[in-house]
Amino acid sequence: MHIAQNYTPLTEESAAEVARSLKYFSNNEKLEVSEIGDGNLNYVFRICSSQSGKSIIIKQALPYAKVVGESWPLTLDRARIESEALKKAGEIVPEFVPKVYHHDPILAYTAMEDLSSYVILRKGLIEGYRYPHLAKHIGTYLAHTLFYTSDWYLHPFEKKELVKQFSNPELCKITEDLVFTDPFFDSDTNSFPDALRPAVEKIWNDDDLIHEVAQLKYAFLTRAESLIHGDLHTGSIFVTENSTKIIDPEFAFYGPIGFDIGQFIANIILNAISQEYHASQPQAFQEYLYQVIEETWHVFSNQFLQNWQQRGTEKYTQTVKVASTILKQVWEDTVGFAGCEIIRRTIGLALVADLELVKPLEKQIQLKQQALELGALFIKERRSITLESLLQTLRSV
Ligand code: SR1
Ligand code: MG
Repeated sequence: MHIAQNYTPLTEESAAEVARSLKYFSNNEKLEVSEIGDGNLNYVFRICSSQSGKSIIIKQALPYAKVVGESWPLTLDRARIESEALKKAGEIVPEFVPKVYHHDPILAYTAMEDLSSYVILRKGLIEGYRYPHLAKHIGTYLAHTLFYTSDWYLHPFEKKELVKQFSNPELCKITEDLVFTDPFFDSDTNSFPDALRPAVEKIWNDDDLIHEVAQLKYAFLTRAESLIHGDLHTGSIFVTENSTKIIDPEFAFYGPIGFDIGQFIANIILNAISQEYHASQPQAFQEYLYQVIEETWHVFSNQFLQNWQQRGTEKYTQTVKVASTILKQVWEDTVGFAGCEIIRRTIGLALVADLELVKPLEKQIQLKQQALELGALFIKERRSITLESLLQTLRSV
């Protein structure tokens, strides 16, 4: 493993020194530091001063995947990718991303806006909170980031420079393995209760399904359409009642437009499935979540089309029929990628609290079976599934 010379993991003390060196706090201010990272890969230090009320986040990449340990080395370059993706999104949709103050390529940390007044969307949804602007915000974020980094808007030279800048092979490989390969075979990274094995083996033995997943993986490997977030699950979204911030784009690269939308929808569906356990009135909360899916797609597709018509620079944006063909393909990809994400979050390496918290185990298994069936259906039938039929299927589960 190659680690940059002078790289060292930060401690609470050195993180405070870093924050001081950025001149964010005055020299004599007493700082409180806590490591609050609960993700799979990085350290996240929150540094605050009760004196000035100011606070800052220092996020540092570790040279390995925290979720597994030092046996899984991982490039520090992901910290650069993340800070540059946040800055790029900040140029396009500043209202939906944290501000970046500084990036250090040697220590692989980024200093950014503290969003401690926000909660992680996954947690908020599990606890039954509704976010009235969520769909509008996510749909707008997706439409703008995905359109303004695409060939429909950028000069081809600029676009190809960005493809180079955001070349992210190691993090892509994680997704290629954990989303598109391992869950569909008997791999060591998979994790599921014994009682779920018959449902899992049904997936592994479904040749038609495997054939379709191969095509989705190939799309992810080859289709450099837009600068995508690359890991847009509900743990990468911070919310308050009125505001939404998309964080953690360390998996960003040029990929298929439908991937981000599919991951978001998949994680909303996983939460909806789990509400049969979490909610006191499951149907009402599930209906709210289905409306989030419907509105997100409507906002995304309408705004993407408006950008196309008003800001498109590529010659073929003058042909509206092309836009509807592209959006049809994006929808089909969205459904297929959502299916892969649902399956990998149910039996793969990075499981989700929504389902893992369900008790007793028999109930959890029943809900996981539902998730696996839905995921397989989405993958195999994505060419004929419409938004309406997808919602109808969800409502009938
Ligand atoms: C080893 S990383 C596991 C998962 O965590 C990240 O958030 C990505 O979703 C990745 O697949
Ligand atoms: Mg993450």
